Amino acid sequence: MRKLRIGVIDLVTRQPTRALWARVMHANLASIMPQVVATWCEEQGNDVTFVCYTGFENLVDELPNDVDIVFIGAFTQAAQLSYALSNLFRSKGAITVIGGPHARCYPEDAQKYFDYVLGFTDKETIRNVLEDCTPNRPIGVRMAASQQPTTLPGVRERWKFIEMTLQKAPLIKIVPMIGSLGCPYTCSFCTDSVIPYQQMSFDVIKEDLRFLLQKFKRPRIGWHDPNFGVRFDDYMDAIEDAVPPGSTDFIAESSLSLLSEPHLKRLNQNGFKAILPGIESWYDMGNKSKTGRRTGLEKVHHVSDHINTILKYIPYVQTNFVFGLDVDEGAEPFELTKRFLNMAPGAFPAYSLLSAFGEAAPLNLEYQRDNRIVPVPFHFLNNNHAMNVKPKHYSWPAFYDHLVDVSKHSFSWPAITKRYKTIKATIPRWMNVLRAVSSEGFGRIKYHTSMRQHLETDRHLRRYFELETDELPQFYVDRVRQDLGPLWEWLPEGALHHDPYAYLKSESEKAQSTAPLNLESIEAGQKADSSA
Ligand code: B12
Ligand code: SF4
Repeated sequence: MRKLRIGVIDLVTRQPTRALWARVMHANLASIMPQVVATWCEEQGNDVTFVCYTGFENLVDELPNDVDIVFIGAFTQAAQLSYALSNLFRSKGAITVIGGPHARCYPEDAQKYFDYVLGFTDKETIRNVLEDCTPNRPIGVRMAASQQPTTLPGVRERWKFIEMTLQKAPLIKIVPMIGSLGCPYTCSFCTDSVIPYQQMSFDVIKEDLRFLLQKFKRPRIGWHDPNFGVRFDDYMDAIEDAVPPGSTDFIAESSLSLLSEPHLKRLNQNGFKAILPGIESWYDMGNKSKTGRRTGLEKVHHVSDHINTILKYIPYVQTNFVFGLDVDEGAEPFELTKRFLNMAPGAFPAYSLLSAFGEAAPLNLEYQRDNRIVPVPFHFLNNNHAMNVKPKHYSWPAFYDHLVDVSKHSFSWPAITKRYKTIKATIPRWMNVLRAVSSEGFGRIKYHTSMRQHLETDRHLRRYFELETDELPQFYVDRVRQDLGPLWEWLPEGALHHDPYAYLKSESEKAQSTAPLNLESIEAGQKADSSA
């Protein structure tokens, strides 16, 4: 195979920025897979230029002009940016490849703008792309491994790319690690609800932890495991075996069901400083929060007690919620969230708007079948800037009224002060303040309030959200143009639009060609329901 000049781009964000939060944190939100792809490409003897785009770089200048092939890792919010980039690189003669959440969720759309669209990606997949490396236009080729990779290069192998990324993080440097893929739980809205849980090598983890102690006085590690600590004792044994207790700080996303008091003690001893459990809903997802059939106020009491216990051991707790689920009705879910915050004032609340990311989760078929998908441009699909499922039990203005109200309550000065006073550790308490006064707190209140007003005053926007027209509101076009800046010129014609029913159509086609396969079995998922 000839030696190739390869570009690998990790799109952490979708637009240029100068915000303080972005300066401090964006490089810490980098993905693992682009680093993995860069490592595999180098291993195969190619020249690799790696760029993690945090919003401060000039993307076009950072890559050499004469790359043969460019890999882009993109979340859906960066889809339009990635399409414009792909067009630009193709104009210079390069082959383009997209992988990551967007490629997994909207493969048919991505095929229109990339030569290769990758699903599950292992070393073999990358080798196949590099061997093939031909233009596939107008429709790109889809490639995927049959399952998630069983091993990935660890920190030591990815170090070159980690180091150059973390040079962009001025204050806090968080190294991304992963030890497991998939999840035993079956939260219907989640992309991992149908991906079997799989633990990766503890030997690699141990080696990486030791390696990082040579690189940092006190390493900070962000675990990217979708649900950290499913094999809790084995994980803790590995950490305890590798590094002295408390020598390394850890951050992880973990379900409440895994955070019992004995587990919390052990996490505390091992330096876990931040934990991000998903509460999601006061009426659903009882398994993962270990609240069983308890719902409503009863669940609020139970969960707030649990969160306060967690806060005794872990200084930073972010609780994740999803608003707009079909189980929600009236003011109650929002009022209960406010009650929860009063009862667990130290938790930082993160609110997601129900988002059906293409074929991310089987539940999306249901929304598509019920014609409830608003074709909001990808650029706004990041759980915060738009909800693309018409709510079952709310009018749009009523939904936004509740959302603005709960956001104002959560990021009011009394709530910020109470959160600050409840947390004693310096970095976590100030981190909470910074997040509240920046784009996540105040910024979100401003954005949701303006959306609420637009829904009232902009008739076209309202009709669009009511699914009465699919003509894109000017508001969205202007915003994408502004965010893409000079790259707007490279956005291919039609690339602001997508087929919101592509998943349903492709499943129906599959069902027809492989009858008697039935959609119910797809929706039920391939895993047995786990109620651990
Ligand atoms: C860990 C995680 C994070 C971490 C790390 C993010 C990161 N940069 O990787 C943090 C907390 C920072 C985060 C932030 C966000 N996240 Co997040 N996150 C996850 C989570 C829990 C696990 C993803 C993961 O790393 N899996 C392990 C990897 C190895 O597996 P994988 O993702 O399946 O990837 C496979 C393939 O897609 C492919 N691949 C992946 N990347 C690439 C790149 C290239 C170049 C190639 C070739 C292949 C390839 O190879 C992998 C192996 O087969 C998922 C939910 C889930 N359960 O999967 C959400 C998820 C990915 N996040 C999501 C979202 C929306 C966000 C945010 C936009 C939220 C927000 N508003 O801030 C931000 C965006 C951050 C960013 N960098 O752009 C959505 C994405 C949906 C979408 N289509 O865009 C998901 C799916 C959750 C959901 N809501 O359903 N997230
Ligand atoms: S526990 Fe988390 S990762 Fe697992 S299925 Fe539920 S939302 Fe997804």
